Amino acid sequence: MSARELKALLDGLKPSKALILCHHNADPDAVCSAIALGELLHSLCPGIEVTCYAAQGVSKVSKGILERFGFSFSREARPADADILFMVDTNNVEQLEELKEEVKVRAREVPLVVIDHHAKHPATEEIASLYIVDDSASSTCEIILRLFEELGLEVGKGVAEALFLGIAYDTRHLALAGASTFLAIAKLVEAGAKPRELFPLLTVEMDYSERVARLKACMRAKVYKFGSWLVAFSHVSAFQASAARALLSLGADLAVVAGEREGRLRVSMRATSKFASATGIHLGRDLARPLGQLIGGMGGGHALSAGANGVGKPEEAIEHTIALLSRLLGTKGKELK
Ligand SMILES: [Mn+2]
Repeated sequence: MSARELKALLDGLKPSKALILCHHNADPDAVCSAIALGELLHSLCPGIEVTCYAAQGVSKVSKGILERFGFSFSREARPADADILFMVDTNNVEQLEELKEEVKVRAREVPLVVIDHHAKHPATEEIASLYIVDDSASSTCEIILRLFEELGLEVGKGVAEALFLGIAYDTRHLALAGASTFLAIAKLVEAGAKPRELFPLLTVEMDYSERVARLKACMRAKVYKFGSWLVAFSHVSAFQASAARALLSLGADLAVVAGEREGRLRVSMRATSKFASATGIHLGRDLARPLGQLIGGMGGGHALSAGANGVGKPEEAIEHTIALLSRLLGTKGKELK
């Protein structure tokens, strides 16, 4: 049982400084695992000093979560000063970026405990003293909850909230959760986590400039009918991709947003999966690539999401796209007035 091994390790070592490391740009599962693990260490090793660190800081969503908890990650980490190292939600030392070499060296001198739910990584297992990895777990937070339970530690409200957020994030708001995860969630809600308060923390508010760009793109949009397909064209000097997604959410089957900045022309396009499967049009291959050539640059991408870069005016790129689409769909587009 990994929890008992962890306790035995801590009882024998009596560490005074623990360093908890997360993968770069740490997501809520990583950050919340670190918060909860810190609490667990405080219960098992009273007086322990815990430092949490993520290479290149934490993600935007995680930042909001840390603010809400009044918890902060350290700006620097010194593996050489810690007498125990933890890696959470992190599959291999590469994800520690600039700390990678230091951690490898220090792991030869002090224990390294890895707690993770990604696929096992042999090189990581080799340098770890304790390797608590379960790739069937929804999230690292779910594994940490198990440790609390196996050790008979009480899950306070703060820990319950953190674990809830990590699990909810990694399961896309529980859409990917199985029965064991729902059982875990039930326990966390019982311990004080309130879904209604917590779910909104997982959605980041859009920047002001992005919202302005989206609204401008909607104001300037021209809508064409190609048979029964509704295609929206617009132009805005930034956030073209976001604007194209906004036009899809308004009801377009395909949205093409062009923009010019500092002499560079960028075009972003997004389609619904219904449009792609019914027409067989692959945006990257059939639309963005030829458009890239027409605007003196390059284009490509995926079936539902693609882009092209080049030179010229946004209006010209849109004219080219209308011509390409007319050919692909075998019908001339008619502007909706
Ligand atoms: Mn995770």
